[in-house]
This record gives sequence, C-alpha cells and structure tokens, in this order.
Amino acid sequence: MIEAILWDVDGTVAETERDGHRRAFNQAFQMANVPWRWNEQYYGALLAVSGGRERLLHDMRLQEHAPIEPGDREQLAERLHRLKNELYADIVAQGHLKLRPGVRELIDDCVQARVRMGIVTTTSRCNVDALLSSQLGDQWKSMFSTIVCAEQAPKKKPHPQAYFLALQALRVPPAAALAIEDAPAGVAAAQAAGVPVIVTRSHYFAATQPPAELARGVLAAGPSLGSALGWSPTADSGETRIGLEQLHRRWSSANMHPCA
Ligand code: XBP
Repeated sequence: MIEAILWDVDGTVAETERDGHRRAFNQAFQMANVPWRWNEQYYGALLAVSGGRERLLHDMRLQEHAPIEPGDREQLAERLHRLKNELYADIVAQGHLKLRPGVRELIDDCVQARVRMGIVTTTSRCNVDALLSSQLGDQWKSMFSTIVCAEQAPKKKPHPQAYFLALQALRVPPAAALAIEDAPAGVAAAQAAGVPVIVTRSHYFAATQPPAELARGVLAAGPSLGSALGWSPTADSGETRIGLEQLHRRWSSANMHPCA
C-alpha cells in the first residue's frame, strides 16, 4: 500500500507559473523600475532554473542593465524576489490561481483513507501558504503531515534534499511513497531520493511525451488527475479520474515489476 503521497506544488497542485509567478515577477520589475520583462516563452526557458531568486540571478547574467558587482546583484535579486512573492500573494488572493482538476478529489481520497500527504516543494513557504489557504481553507496545514519548502531545502530540485527531508519527517521508506510532479527537475529529485513518481503534465512541460517519461522510469504520465484520458500506461476502462485507488494499482504493479 502507498504510505504517503508527496505533492509538488508549482505546476502540479496548480498552474502557478505563467499567470502567477511570471506575472508577479513582471509587476515587481515594473515597480522596482527595472527594464526587464519575461514573456511567456522566455519564462518557460527560465524554468530550467529552480527557485525564483536563483532564476533572477541567472537572468541577470544575460541582462545588460544588471548590476556589475555580485553583491549588488544578490541584493537586487533579494529585493525583487521579496516583492515578487508579495505580488504573487495578491494574485492568489484575487482568485486567479485554482487547483488543477482532480487535485482536490485526490486530497479528499487521501484524507478519507488516512494516507498521509506531504508537500515537497522548493518554492518559498509564503507562496505555498498563500495558494493552499486560498484553495483549501485555513485548515489546509492539518491535511499534510509534513511541509517542506525552500526554507528547509535550500538545495533546489533536481537535488533530492526536499524529498529526503519529507521522507525523514514521515518516517516512510522511499519505495512506500509516491510523488506527483510536473517537471523534469521534480521527477529527477524524486527519483534521486528513490521515490516512485507520476507526472501530471503542466502548461510549460506539456510537450514531454509519455513514452520518453516512462522510459525514464516514471510510473505513469498524463495530462491531469482530473481525467483518465490521455494517460500512459492507459487507465482501466470505467475510470473517470486518477484517484487513490488508481494510483495504488499503478504503484503496486510497478512494485511487482520494477522498471529496470
Ligand atoms: C517551483 C519553483 C519555484 C517557483 C517560484 O518549485 O521552482 O521557484 O517558480 O517560487 P516546485 P519562488 O516545482 O518545487 O514547487 O520564487 O518562491 O522560488
């Protein structure tokens, strides 16, 4: 039996990147009188860098108006990142970001079946608080047995630090857990910690085709937990969404026939 479900946040629990973090970064640039703007496509490429502050520092290496001194860059990145997180909370509070289909249902399945859940993200804690309290209510923290964010896991995905911390907190062996991720860095982090993983493809990582993901040892990949269509391996007939039962089935058959 799966002992714990480990949730990634950005892209997996909600589509937060394009219309959440990216928008907030651009508002922060404007408010701080910085001439940069990240368009949708450019931001997609920047997502190869995990962590908002790290993303800013990475981009500054390419921007001609960026401060020259490393200390000045650090300071600017810090300031822009703090501002971005405040603006992100406003965007969330305005109701622009919703849970992805099937997420609430799977959370409810887990609560009902007493399968523990963890949040395993390299996003700042304030962003997780903003999103989950708006979508799950003030009692959201009681639904998760462990919450690992950037503050506890400064080594960002694909480093497995966040997964190691969550497993340790839950006292669950990696193979007894199941991670839900949307992006290659998250998949790599879960796998490096020995945690089986399924992929719900998100806006920025929609192009990765299931055979490639399965070849890399992902248990299953599909467009969303809210529909049984388009999953690989294909869902059983009669399934309408990917709930806890479906996950148990996929997870158990993989444990019987582990990927080489
Ligand atoms: C997603 C990230 C984050 C967010 C921005 O993490 O890489 O950097 O894009 O959040 P995950 P911060 O997929 O692990 O949820 O600005 O707080 O870093």
